Amino acid sequence: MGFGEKEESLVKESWEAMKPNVADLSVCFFTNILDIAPAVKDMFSFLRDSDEVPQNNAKLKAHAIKVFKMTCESAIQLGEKGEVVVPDSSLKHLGSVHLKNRVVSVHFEVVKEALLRTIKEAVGEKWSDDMASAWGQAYDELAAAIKNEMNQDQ
Ligand code: HEM
Ligand code: ISQ
Repeated sequence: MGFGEKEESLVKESWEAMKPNVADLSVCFFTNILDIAPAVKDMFSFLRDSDEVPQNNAKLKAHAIKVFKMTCESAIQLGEKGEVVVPDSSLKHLGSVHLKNRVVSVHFEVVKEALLRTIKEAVGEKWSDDMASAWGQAYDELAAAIKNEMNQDQ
């Protein structure tokens, strides 16, 4: 299934529903990442010194919100333009941050799975295969754009 207006509106609708709760969801998102791949914890500067995912870590929250928002915006761009458009400099920046932190391909699958789980838990009854597929596609496009930058830096 391609990415069109329906997919865009599914992502937008679920993002609007999650927005008021995004602080808690960021903790949930991170907990899901660590459930799937515990070793990933040490990659994040704001988690290195703690034993569990901190409930009140401002940095973690700010980051998680960014990731959610970027995926959502990427979905909107995909719906409108048929491609991911992130300002060039910020994609370059993301490429270098992730390269520097030794993020590799499998990690992108971990974060994808964790993101989808988090949204599923957040939207409850609204969750559907179509919604999973819409967020999954938006994420994949964004991940591909970041990976592309990472490869160019090498
Ligand atoms: C940092 C987004 C995938 C690990 C960041 C930042 C953003 C971001 C916005 C903050 C950059 C800055 O400091 O200016 C994304 C998006 C992803 C993605 C949109 C996928 C589409 C991943 C994956 C991993 C990862 C797969 C590996 C598990 C990290 C780490 C940092 C980071 C370790 C640095 C955190 C720190 O400051 O210590 N990411 N990311 N990211 N990301 Fe990601
Ligand atoms: C950075 N990159 C990917 C996923 C993230 C989740 C929470 C906080 C920061 C992140």
